[in-house]
Amino acid sequence: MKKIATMQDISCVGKCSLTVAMPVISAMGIEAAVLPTAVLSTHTMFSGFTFHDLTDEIEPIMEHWKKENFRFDALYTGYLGSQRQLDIARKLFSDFGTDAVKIVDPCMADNGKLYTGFTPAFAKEMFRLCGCADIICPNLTEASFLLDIPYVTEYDEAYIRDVLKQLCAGGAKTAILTGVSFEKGKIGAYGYHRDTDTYFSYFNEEETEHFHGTGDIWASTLCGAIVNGHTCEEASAIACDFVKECIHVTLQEENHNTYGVNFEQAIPYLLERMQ
Ligand code: PXL
Repeated sequence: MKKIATMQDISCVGKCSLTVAMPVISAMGIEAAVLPTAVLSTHTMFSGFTFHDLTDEIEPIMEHWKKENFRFDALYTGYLGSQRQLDIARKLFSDFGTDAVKIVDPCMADNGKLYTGFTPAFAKEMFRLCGCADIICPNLTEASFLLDIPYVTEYDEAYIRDVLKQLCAGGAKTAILTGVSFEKGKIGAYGYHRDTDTYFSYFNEEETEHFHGTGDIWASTLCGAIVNGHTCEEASAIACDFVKECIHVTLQEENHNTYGVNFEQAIPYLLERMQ
């Protein structure tokens, strides 16, 4: 059975990070091993959230895993909250990364702004972690902070291609930008492979609302699809389609959740889409 180890927080309510990564990866028929970085009462878009740091636990867990000779098909990092956690993620990659695909989703920003608690200095360090990855999947806001370039909402294909090249210049083999839109009503992902100097993209009709946590669903789906043998191009398209379906089923529910999508109800679609 394939296995993914994922390092990110547990937001007890919020449908993001581990509470989406575990069920999505499991639903795809892959074992999800976890390195929980912190426990929060909710994700940080709520006010008054509690926070308990688990950084001290992670290295002992990894040491035990080494003794047990555990091997993983992919290592996937999501929301990380400190310099020390970035250092530990790099250690995870060096200790367990020999035959594993290393995927970094540099969760830290959206809509032109860093999430609560992050700084431009942290973004610089996150870019170093990105340099150790096979695949990185920032949104456009995260890319602007990683590269320390202005965040723009109007851009063309040449701009996206240039940003992707700059992202891969940091060391990542493949960069995929999410939330790319060249025309109103269409949204998708645009990727670049450094080794072959080739690009790929996939677009869908845009749903009428955006939700928190969809980036984590997108990245978890990408990891699962890659571990299940899909190419980056296919995995990126599957992830885009699944996120669209998650939003679609959410909007069909009257008085639906506003803090996250009904991804659970879209899992049958994901399994069919993967066939
Ligand atoms: O979805 C990314 C994410 C993960 N974990 C926590 C968050 C966020 C985004 O805000 O706050 C704790």
